[in-house]
Amino acid sequence: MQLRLGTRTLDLDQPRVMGILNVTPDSFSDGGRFLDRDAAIRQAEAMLAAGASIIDVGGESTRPGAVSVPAGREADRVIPVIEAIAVRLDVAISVDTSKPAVMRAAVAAGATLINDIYALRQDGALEAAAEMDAAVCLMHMQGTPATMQVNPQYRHVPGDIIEFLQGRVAACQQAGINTARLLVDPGFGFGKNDRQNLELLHNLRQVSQLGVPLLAGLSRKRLLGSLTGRSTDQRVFAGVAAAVMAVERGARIIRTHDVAETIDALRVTQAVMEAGQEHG
Ligand code: 9MG
Repeated sequence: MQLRLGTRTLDLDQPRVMGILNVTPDSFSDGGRFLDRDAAIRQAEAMLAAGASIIDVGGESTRPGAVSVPAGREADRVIPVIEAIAVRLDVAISVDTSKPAVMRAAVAAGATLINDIYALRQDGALEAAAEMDAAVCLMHMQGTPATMQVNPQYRHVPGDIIEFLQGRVAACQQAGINTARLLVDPGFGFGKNDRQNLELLHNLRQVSQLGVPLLAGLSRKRLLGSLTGRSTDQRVFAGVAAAVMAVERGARIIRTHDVAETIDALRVTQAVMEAGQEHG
């Protein structure tokens, strides 16, 4: 299995890690830490050295309750960082955005993956992605970040999420986006309560069978706090456990703040999974 990102190809026969780089004042776990461009570059270097295959640069918080910022402000945060990483580091760069103007500027600056929590549903986003050769991560979200945790309801988890993702993959294909450029993501914590997130993780294998690689992000999320009673920066072990279970159930890319720890755990996971394939 492979992902095409512009002129790059990412081999997904082994699980990969996407390191999170939030250049926001208010993200739930690392808000404000990497607003300074040099601090952001140092963090990208550290994540690459730890083994990240992709650096995901975000300029707008998507935590529950967050309100959207104007495209210009978001671009002012992410573009200088993307440009600096692109000239310094040999790593795929993803832009975490839903806004067509930011997508275009980010790809011009060197991003080769668009990570869109709205799955290209905002006005003009599908058309913008179709114009470019960047890969796209289509994420499921019920509602918007401002309201998504107010009583989320499903007929069936994971059935409703699978149906949504199938629809977005079809919309991309109709718009001319090559399937080899697509990733899907069930969006843990995006319009899902703890019980729904657990049900989703338990049944993730079904979501991984859509014919496009699956990305999963549970790093430091509220579910892990509910299960362990720990604050955001104390959820590393819980996040690693969730990443291992996601990969065992078919995820090929894990989005995380904790790159080194996740990579160690996924090496073990992959080795055990391969041993199972070798011996029947
Ligand atoms: C931006 N962002 C925050 N959480 C995320 C997740 O779980 N997946 C993706 N693709 N993006 C996320």
